[in-house]
Amino acid sequence: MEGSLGDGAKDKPFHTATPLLESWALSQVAGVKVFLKCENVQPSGSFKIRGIGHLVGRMARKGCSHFVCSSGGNAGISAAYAARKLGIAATIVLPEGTSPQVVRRLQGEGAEVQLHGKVWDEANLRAQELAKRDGWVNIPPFDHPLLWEGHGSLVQELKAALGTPPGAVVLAVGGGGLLAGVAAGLVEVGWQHVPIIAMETRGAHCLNAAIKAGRPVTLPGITSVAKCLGAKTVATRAFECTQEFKVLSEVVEDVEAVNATQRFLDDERMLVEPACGAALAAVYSGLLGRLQAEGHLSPSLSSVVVIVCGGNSIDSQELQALKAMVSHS
Ligand code: PLV
Repeated sequence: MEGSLGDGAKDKPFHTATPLLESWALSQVAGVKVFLKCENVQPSGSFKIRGIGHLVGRMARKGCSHFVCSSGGNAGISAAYAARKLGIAATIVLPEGTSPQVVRRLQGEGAEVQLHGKVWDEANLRAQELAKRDGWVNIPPFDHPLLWEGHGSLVQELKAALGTPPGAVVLAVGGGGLLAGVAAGLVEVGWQHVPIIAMETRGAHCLNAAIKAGRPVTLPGITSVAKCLGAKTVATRAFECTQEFKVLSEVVEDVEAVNATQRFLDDERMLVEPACGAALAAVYSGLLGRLQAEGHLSPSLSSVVVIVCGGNSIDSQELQALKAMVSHS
């Protein structure tokens, strides 16, 4: 198998270096300079392609005939995109409630789509079964060292763009792959002292629950509308990061994540998933100011970077539906 892939496909990363934009609107709200790391413009619509592309590329070089990836949506789209570029088949297993636009996109990438179970954890069990087939390789959406290594490229771009470390990095946590990757990237560039504000929605708050319990625990279910944050148990490595780095774990309500999504659309004309709205809510819900007032963050931050993780499971109709859903809850 080694050598059967074209040179370009072998060496070229699947992700693009994304813009880092200073946001006038969010800076006004936060009272500190806010930079947006625009992962929403990745070819797969989210940051996931960084780590997944890295892992898929490595596995392809080792030789495999078929990828299988369980996903809340975005990891699957990244895996299908990378697999198509390599000319390798892919099966993506998603929970039953997955939006039709995500399924269409996956089929458009040439992937086989299987809907299985109510939440990602159940889809993941199915994917692990499929991965036992001869030549099939499992691509986990957040729990693999090569994913974290791949996500780390985001921090290298921050270093190149900013030069000096920001006062904090804000990111969303699902299973904790982005957190583990950003932490690894911070070490690589010598910025390991930078506080990470780890945002979750209530009902998908497996990291926050782990911190409270002192070990990874399994949530009874996923009740948040931010389905892409819906892993019931956080990756052990992400939990360890909370002990090794300055991680401030914060939980917002669904309504805050959805309102942040709407305000971001109006402020920046970019539409993202509520999973990403959870990170944006750190600004829009006044959380940064509270963390400063409580002494968890410096009162004189040079800047804050918000990782706009993106997401494909959203359009104007879905945003309206989400707003109606959270206003009745
Ligand atoms: N979504 C995963 C896991 O879902 C997936 O399969 O796509 N922001 C967006 C837009 C995401 O899609 C995800 C993860 C996250 C944030 C959280 O990233 P993580 O899982 O690395 O913490 C169940």
